Amino acid sequence: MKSFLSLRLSAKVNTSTNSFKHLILSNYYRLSLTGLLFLPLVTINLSAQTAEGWKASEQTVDKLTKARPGFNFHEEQVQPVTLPQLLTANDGSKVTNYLLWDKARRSEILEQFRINVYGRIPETPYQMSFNVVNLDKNALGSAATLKQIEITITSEGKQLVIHLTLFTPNNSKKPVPAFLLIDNRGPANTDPVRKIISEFWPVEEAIGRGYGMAVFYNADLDPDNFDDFKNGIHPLLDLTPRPADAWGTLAAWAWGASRCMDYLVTDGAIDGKKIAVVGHSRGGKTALWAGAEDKRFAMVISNESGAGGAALARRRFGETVSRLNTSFPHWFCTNYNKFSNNEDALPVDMHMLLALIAPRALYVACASEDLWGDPRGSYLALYNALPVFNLSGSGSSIPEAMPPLNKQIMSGKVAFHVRDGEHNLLLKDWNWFMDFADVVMK
Ligand code: GTR
Repeated sequence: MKSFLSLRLSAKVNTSTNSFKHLILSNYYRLSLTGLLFLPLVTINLSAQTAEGWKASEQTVDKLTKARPGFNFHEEQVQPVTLPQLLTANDGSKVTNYLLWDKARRSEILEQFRINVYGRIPETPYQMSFNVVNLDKNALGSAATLKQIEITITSEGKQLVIHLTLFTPNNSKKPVPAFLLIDNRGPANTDPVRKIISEFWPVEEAIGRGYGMAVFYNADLDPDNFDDFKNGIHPLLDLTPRPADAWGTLAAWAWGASRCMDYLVTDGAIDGKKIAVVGHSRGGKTALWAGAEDKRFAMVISNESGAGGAALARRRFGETVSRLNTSFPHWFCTNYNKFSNNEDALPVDMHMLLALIAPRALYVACASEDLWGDPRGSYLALYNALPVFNLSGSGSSIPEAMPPLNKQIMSGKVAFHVRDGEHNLLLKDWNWFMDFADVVMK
């Protein structure tokens, strides 16, 4: 991108509606050495504060500023940023209807995320088998059926097993909608025998509300440490040498969610058209990418996914691209390093990732003390993804101003909340997820 010469033509637009009052339209025409690439962008003041909406407390800002020197937690220090346009195709044509979006523009954006952010799944052939290794029809005091399934992936004599756990309610006469959690915390948070009960995966409550609950452990796919891709699924499927857009660990976990989906659609207790993928933090980044790559997920829930997830990279608020690449060099593809301290060169931003979920349901959740994960940047990404949800006729409309603390908003196919407290996935979050699922999946 650095070889591009930029010529900027900008025009200020005044509108009387609140939602567009900070909007400044700009057009960039970028001249590359090989030809003219039309890349229109939109500049938006993303630092706007609102009187009534959520705002981080001064104590939280001070605490994080002290705890993480060198990172910005002050909203007033966020510079207006220029977001790449969702609805202008690479050839400069306007995307004016859902068909054009779905058939052309969506795949352009998906491809940009593969090349520059999460990496590409190799096309290496593999075999897959499902084996139910434990079946308990009287789990949770006979309220549910528990199945433990081994999903075995085989390629060229090498094998990998994904352990999937599934609870389904016994009192339903028809297949139920279900949540698939990407567990990034370890099996103690998702205990199949329910000796340890954790709010991270509240099976009892979900079964009580008529949902199936499935979970797999992300480390089954790839351990969460930088090992030069010697462990997990990579040695089975990777091309060698690994190209700069080879899939990283987040993409491997997302691929694992799709293999669980392969099983879930075969299970008669589950309605395969009503499965939500849920993830917290690094699991939330993964859930968004799983939903982008795999349209079978009817709903995507990103809980506090932050940088590399729902939060707009260009705001440089809290965790940054550079910090992600340094602390977690295995999460993204090698190309992502090009955007460390160079976010404006990214051909995408996270409003585009969220738009890839449309017309399916999308929930973005944040926590008030988790400024590292930039709640406002996550909300603004959702707000800026709305044009695609609306092309699909989902009737989603949320204001530019954030909702107050602990106030869930749901509109059409999108929902959002900022829960009080720290970075975590709690029953309170799940209850709001289920309230939204009651509307969009039941
Ligand atoms: C942090 C990381 C975040 C988030 C979080 C988590 O260390 O900076 O991006 O993923 O971990 O997964 O809990």
